[in-house]
Amino acid sequence: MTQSGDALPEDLIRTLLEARRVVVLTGAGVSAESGIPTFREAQRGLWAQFDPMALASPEGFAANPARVWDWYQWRRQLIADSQPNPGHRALSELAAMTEHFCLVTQNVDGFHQLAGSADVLELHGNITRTICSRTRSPVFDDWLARHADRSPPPSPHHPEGLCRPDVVWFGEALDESVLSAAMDAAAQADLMIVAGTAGAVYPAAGLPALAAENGARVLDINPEITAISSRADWHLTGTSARWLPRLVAALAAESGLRA
Ligand code: BV8
Repeated sequence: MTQSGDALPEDLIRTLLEARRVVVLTGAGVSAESGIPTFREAQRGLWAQFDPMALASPEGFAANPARVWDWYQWRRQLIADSQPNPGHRALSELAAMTEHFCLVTQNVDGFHQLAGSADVLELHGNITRTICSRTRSPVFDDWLARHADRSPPPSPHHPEGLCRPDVVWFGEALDESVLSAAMDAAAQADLMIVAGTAGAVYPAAGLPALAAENGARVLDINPEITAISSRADWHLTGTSARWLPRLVAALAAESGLRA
């Protein structure tokens, strides 16, 4: 059912109150109110001419390492100049009100951690970390500062290596331990909350169906209808910064706690 007024469905609040295992899957939409363009939204300025899917790929990096590195440096600066929004903070509060809580994100901006969430499962890595393109060993800021004139900087770990962001590109495998932890959490969930994702990128987009197949109810929060919302038990039309704080406030009121 799609809700777009201000009130939350009674049965949703009751489900949230009774849920012992809550799993949340977030996508680029939860960082939209922090001013970070979503992945599919038209890129801005210089980057408007490029398809993010092509840039976020090993082929794109091999074809033009400087362009891909500069794109990530541009996104890193956007993130450094921004901050988490009420949607991120609400999820941090929700974790403290839930017996078993697991936050899974497709985002690479680290905003959930900055907002106070712990043990975040970052399916697609983290843009603030840098690795060697050949060995995948970590590269630290002092090296990057010493080679800031190079785009991308050479790797300190391999003569033919280059610095690249520690994110999962299209066509690259996700970290097995992170993905299996996310799948285990989804399969054991009573309630899965999906917020800010078009549900188009796999295997992440398969998690809500996995939760539902194992008995979970699914809530989707998105201004638009997606493949996930059409199969969800509830769809709250609107932004995550609007609905997630309302959800937490309603749960706190119902359970007599203050978040
Ligand atoms: C892999 C890091 C295998 C980089 C990203 C089936 C199974 C497995 C794989 C596939 C499969 N089918 C196809 C594939 C291949 C591919 C894939 O899924 N392709 C798609 C396009 C069909 N998957 C892969 O390649 C994955 N790898 O499966 O490897 C393998 C195994 C062994 C060995 C080798 C290989 C890897 C995928 C990871 C790609 N990396 N990010 C970077 O960020 O630069 S994904 C990238 O897209 C971002 O992480 C982003 O989060 C993600 C998903 O997009 P969304 O989060 O949904 O964002 P989007 O912009 O699309 O939508 C935003 C939504 O928010 C919208 O709905 C909007 O309405 C909403 N919104 C807007 N404002 C708000 C809002 N919502 C709430 N509030 C708001 N204010």
